[in-house]
Amino acid sequence: MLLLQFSTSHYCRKARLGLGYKQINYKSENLTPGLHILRVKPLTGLKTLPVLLPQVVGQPDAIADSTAILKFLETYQTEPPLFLPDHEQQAEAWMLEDWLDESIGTATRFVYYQFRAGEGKQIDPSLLSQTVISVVRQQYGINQASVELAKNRLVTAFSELSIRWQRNDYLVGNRLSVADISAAALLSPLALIPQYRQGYPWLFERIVQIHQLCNEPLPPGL
Ligand SMILES: N[C@@H](CCC(=O)N[C@@H](CS)C(=O)NCC(=O)O)C(=O)O
Repeated sequence: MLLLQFSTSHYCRKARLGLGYKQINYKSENLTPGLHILRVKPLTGLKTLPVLLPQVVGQPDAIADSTAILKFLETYQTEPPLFLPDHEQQAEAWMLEDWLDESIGTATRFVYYQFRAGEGKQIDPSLLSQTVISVVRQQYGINQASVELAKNRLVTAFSELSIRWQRNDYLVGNRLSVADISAAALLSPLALIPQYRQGYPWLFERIVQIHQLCNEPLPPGL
């Protein structure tokens, strides 16, 4: 299998956590932002990464979107299971997964790129890195006002996740699900921001544990 990715993307990290949890052998190919469209659009009709190329006879040629990739992995190899045996719990895990994907992963992106353009500039002050950050900020409309809204969404997320992760090791049910994988990947960029790192130690402890369960190297800052 081949994972087309941006090495630093938290959505690509989510796909890698799924692959690692299943202990599936795969290679990854890092694409260059902007140029990636030339490779990806003809394969999927979309312009986002991650994209998984199973390269297995009888399987689809390309799977776009981290959610679709997790679904594919479960049908491709059932053990260890990523889906919960209880139908209602699995439905709840998908609801959390979708919220984390569509709302919280985006909020993380806003807060992270704002940080990297300001206080966190010294992480990589190179012209290339700062140009990528500036393009991403323009592409998604990241500015002071939109970042404030994103920060509020993150506060809601922390309160929901803290209740669930303090009550149980897992967000839903009694084992790792698509919800835990999504939270661990999509909030991981915040580990580089001191205010979050210091304010929410329980979150980063759980992110570390989930990376270990999924045999995935820890994100920067952890
Ligand atoms: N919901 C999608 C989101 C993926 C996404 O936003 N990927 C970003 C990288 S973090 C991307 O490919 N952006 C490039 C672009 O939109 O041209 C998923 O889960 O795969």
